[in-house]
Amino acid sequence: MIAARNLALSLLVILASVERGLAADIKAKAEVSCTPTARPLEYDCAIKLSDSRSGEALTGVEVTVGADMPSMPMAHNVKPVKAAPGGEPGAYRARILLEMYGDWAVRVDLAGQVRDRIVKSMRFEPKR
Ligand SMILES: [Cu+2]
Repeated sequence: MIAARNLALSLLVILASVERGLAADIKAKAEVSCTPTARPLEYDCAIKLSDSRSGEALTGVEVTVGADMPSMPMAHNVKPVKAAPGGEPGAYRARILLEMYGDWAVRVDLAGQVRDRIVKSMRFEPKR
């Protein structure tokens, strides 16, 4: 009897972890658009997160935005910034400060209920 109960318990534990595994398995889709502020190399980035399968907005996610220059490995050290929730579900915004103009890989890290990393290639040019 005790063995049977233990087996039932371990099955429950396995089921619980499978469920958790599925929740962590959400693939996020991110739309990122950055607009320059008045300060050189500073951008306000709007991020829209959705479940890539269902298209549903991803709310309550911890979003961090960083940036690297693929053409200049190790040359830059842009401090990742935490994004704040934006006006609508799935919307977040972050202000980033780059170190030069050019092609950057903008990295959006998701933590909390959804864990994922999305990298966007984006070109930043001086205002003209
Ligand atoms: Cu560079």
